[in-house]
Amino acid sequence: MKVSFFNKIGLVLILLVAFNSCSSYPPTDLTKNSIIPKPVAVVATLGTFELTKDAAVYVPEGSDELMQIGNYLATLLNGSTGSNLTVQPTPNIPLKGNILLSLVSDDNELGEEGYELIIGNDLVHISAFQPAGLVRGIQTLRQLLPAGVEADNLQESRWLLATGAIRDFPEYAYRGAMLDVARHFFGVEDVKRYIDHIAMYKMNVLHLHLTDDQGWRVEIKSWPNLTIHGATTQVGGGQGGFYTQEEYKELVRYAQERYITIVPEVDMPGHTNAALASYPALTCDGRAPELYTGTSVGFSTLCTSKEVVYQFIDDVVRELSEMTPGPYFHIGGDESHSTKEADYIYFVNRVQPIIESYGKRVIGWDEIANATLVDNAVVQYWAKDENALKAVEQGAKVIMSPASRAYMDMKYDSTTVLGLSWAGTIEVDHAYNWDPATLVDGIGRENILGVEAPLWTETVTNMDEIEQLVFPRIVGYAEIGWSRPEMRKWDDYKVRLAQQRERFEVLGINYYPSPLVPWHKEDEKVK
Ligand code: TNX
Repeated sequence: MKVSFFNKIGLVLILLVAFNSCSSYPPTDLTKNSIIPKPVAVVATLGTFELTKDAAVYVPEGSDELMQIGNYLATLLNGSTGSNLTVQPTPNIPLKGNILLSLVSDDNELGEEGYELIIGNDLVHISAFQPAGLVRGIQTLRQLLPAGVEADNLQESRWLLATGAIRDFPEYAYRGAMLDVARHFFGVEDVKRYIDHIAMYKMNVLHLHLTDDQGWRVEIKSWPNLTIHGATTQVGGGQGGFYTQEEYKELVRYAQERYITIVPEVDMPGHTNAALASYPALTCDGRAPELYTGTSVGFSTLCTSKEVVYQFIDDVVRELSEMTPGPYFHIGGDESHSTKEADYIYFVNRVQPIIESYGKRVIGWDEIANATLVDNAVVQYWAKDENALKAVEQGAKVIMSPASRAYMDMKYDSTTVLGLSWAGTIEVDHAYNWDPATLVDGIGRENILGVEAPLWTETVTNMDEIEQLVFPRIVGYAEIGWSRPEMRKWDDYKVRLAQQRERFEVLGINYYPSPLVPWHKEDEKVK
């Protein structure tokens, strides 16, 4: 497969030695671009393509889905380039200066999300086996253009690309980020911005931690008090908030447009104070606790012996599943310290079939592996090797979110103001330098569905603070999920990461300027 790829673009490798300045103008060496996540294969053909104002995006006739992807690309490019790219359905290969998106029917190796990006002197062509691959390829194209492309107003620039070809597909199928909207609530616009951030680095899952002791954040029509009462505060006593069902559907739609799956989490049987405060019938003594605005964990539990609890869960799972096209439903299951172990196991064993009855695949934090897992259950490793191993013994797949590596709410170092440090501090290199497939003895690549980086928000109150903890670590998690381990080297990565700086700045991303990353270009340092 690779041989035909190299043949197809007719490479002239020997010439590469002569052309190796990354700041050369016009750009001619595609291999000198800093793409994150690092692609599988990049070949240069040493020419230059120019995207002009007259360009158009072409897609094959007859596919609304490809038209929509074309529009996504056009919207990304139009504001900054001053182009008025339109999307044209066509049966023919377009003429000079344009972009073509198309699907290939005979390249299974590309899978769900792989793509080929061929930049010729006359045409940029992204092809993929499935539509999601085109959207991933578009992210690569974005990164090849000058950082100004990220602006939403007109930039004075020529939009030049080095010619060549990239062939690329991910290491893991599940590459996610989690956002805790329960400890502090974040509105629709913030979540959309977060979705755009993860899309840029080819992540494909947004896990929303929708409920916890401090708040219930999504409208459930059959249990209205969950939000009428349970959403009215948050950590520190602010006003909280929640998504109406219309808003939740809008988030799902926005994510879907970027081929990102939303995974809703309703944490249970612990982490349920907001639900218990809203419906005292869910507690064993029938008394409603006060709403909670602190940051302790492990004090609340649904009453696992009451039938009404399972009716409640059935209703919640039904309403949320109806609005969630993705295959997963996350039942939490972590830190249920006030549920007796036998009750916990009984509870998890009863809840899993409810999830399945609404056509969803169960995900839970690693503690759920102490119960009897249903077929196809997925266990999210965060703390205990022993739990993850129990999951694997039961044939479950694992999502790797080791707290000491992948928790974006951990401080970078002892001077970081935001965040916690119970799992240690996580500098940008520590966040990057690990391999999901060798982290836990007995859990290999074949057991792993993918990687997810959670952001818990006990200490985080607004988007600037989210970005301070998330950037730049999330960029590394995206690469861990996408790129093969043997292609990932910190010394190479840190240079590519530094080159994202301009993009962060154009996008107004409040990133942490880690001293371990050479953010400044050599010539800037001299000044
Ligand atoms: C542990 S990780 C939790 C969360 C906290 C987080 C803070 C997990 C499954 N549970 O409830 O927010 O630590 O880092």
